[in-house]
Amino acid sequence: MSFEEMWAALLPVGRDEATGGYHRFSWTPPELECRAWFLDEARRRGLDVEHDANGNMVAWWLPEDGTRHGAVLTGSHLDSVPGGGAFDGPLGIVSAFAAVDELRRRGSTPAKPIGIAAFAEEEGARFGVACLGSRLVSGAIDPARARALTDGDGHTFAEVMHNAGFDPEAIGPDDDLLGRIGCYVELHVEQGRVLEEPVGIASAIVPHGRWRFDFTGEGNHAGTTLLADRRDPMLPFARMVIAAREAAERNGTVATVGKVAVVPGGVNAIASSVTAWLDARGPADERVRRTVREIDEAARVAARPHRVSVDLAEESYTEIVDFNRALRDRVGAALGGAPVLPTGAGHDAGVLSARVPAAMLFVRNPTGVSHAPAEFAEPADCLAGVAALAAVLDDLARG
Ligand code: HGY
Ligand code: MN
Ligand code: MN
Ligand code: MN
Repeated sequence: MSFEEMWAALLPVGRDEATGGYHRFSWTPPELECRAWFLDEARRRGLDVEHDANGNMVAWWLPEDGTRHGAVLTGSHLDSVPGGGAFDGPLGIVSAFAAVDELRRRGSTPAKPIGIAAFAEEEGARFGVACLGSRLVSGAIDPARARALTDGDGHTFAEVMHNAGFDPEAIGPDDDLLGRIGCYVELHVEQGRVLEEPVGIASAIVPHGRWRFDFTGEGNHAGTTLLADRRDPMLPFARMVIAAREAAERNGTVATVGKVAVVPGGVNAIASSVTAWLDARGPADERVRRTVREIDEAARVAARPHRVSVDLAEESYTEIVDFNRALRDRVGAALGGAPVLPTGAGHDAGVLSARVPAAMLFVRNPTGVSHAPAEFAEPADCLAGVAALAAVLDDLARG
C-alpha cells in the first residue's frame, strides 16, 4: 500500500460529509475502524502489534537478531477533535508506515527496533484529558483519576476500556514498554502557517492547559421569574468568555472557550448550571497561570451579585517542553538542515519527552488551519515528510 492508497483508505472514516469535519472519538465506531486499519497495515507488513493496558498500540519492525531495546518509536494518534481535520494525527501514522516501506525498499536493515505508535485519546475529545494514552503509559496521570474520567454520556473511562476488552485495573504506567524505547520522533501536520519549506523541526511546545469552570445557580421559569429573583449562571459564564479574551490580550497568551454545557438547556428555562472549558496557552508558565487567575477572578466578581457559585478545576497542564537538543540536532543533521519552530499545540511527543528523548517533524500546512476541516498539507509536502521521516528513522536506528 502506497502513502496515497493508505491515505485514500483512511480519509472517509469518521468524516461528516456535510461539513468535511472528522468525528473520530476514542472507542467509538469511526475510531475503532481507524484502529482496524492500523492493524491491517501492520499485518500487511508483518509487524507485530503490541497493545499496552491503556489502549495504545505499537507496530514493531524488529531487527533480525530480535533486539527489543533502544527502539526508535514514531507514530502519532488516530482520534480527532470534534469536526477536526484529516491530517492531525493520521498523517504521522500513515507517514510512518510509508517510511518503513521506503527503508525496506532500500534494503535497510535497522540495528534497532522501529515502532509505529498509535496513542490513545490524544485529543481528549471523549474523556477530557489531552494525551490520555501517553500520559498513562508514562505515569503522567493517576490511573485512578483516569478510570473515573467520564464522557458526555456519563460512561467512565474504566467502563469503556472494559467494554473494549481491557482490564481497567491494569491501566497505568508501562515501564517495560518505555524502558525499550530509545527515542520518539512524531511527524505532525503544522498547526499554524510558519513553514516556508515542506518540513520543519519542533524546538518546543509552549505551556498549555485545560480548566473546567462550573457555574451553579438556580433553575427557574424564563417567563415568570423576576429579574431580581434570578440566580442565572449564564451571566457570569458570559463574562468569563469575554474575560478570557481580555486576559489573553493583557498577558500575551491565548485563551479559548470552545465547549460549554448548559443544564437543562431549555429555551424557556433559566439554566441551573453551566459548565465551560477553558484552553489557555502561552510562551511562559507564569503568563498562562496569570491569565487563568484573572479569568477566574472576573468570573467570581460577575457571579457574586447573581448568587451563583463558581468552581474551577484544572483538567490537564503541560509545562513548556524544550525538545531534547541532541536529538533535535541529530534529526536536523539527518535532514541536511531544516527550519526549527516552536508550536502552540500539545502532542504525545511533549508528554513522552519527560521520559524519553523526543522530537517532532512538521509538514507544511498552507492554510495554517487545524482542528477544522480546512486543515491541509499538499501531497508533495506529505511525501517530503515521508522521505524526511525515513531518513531520520534510518539514521536513528543505525547501530
Ligand atoms: O490540542 C492540541 O494542542 C493538540 O492538537 N492535541
Ligand atoms: Mn495531533
Ligand atoms: Mn490536535
Ligand atoms: Mn499530538
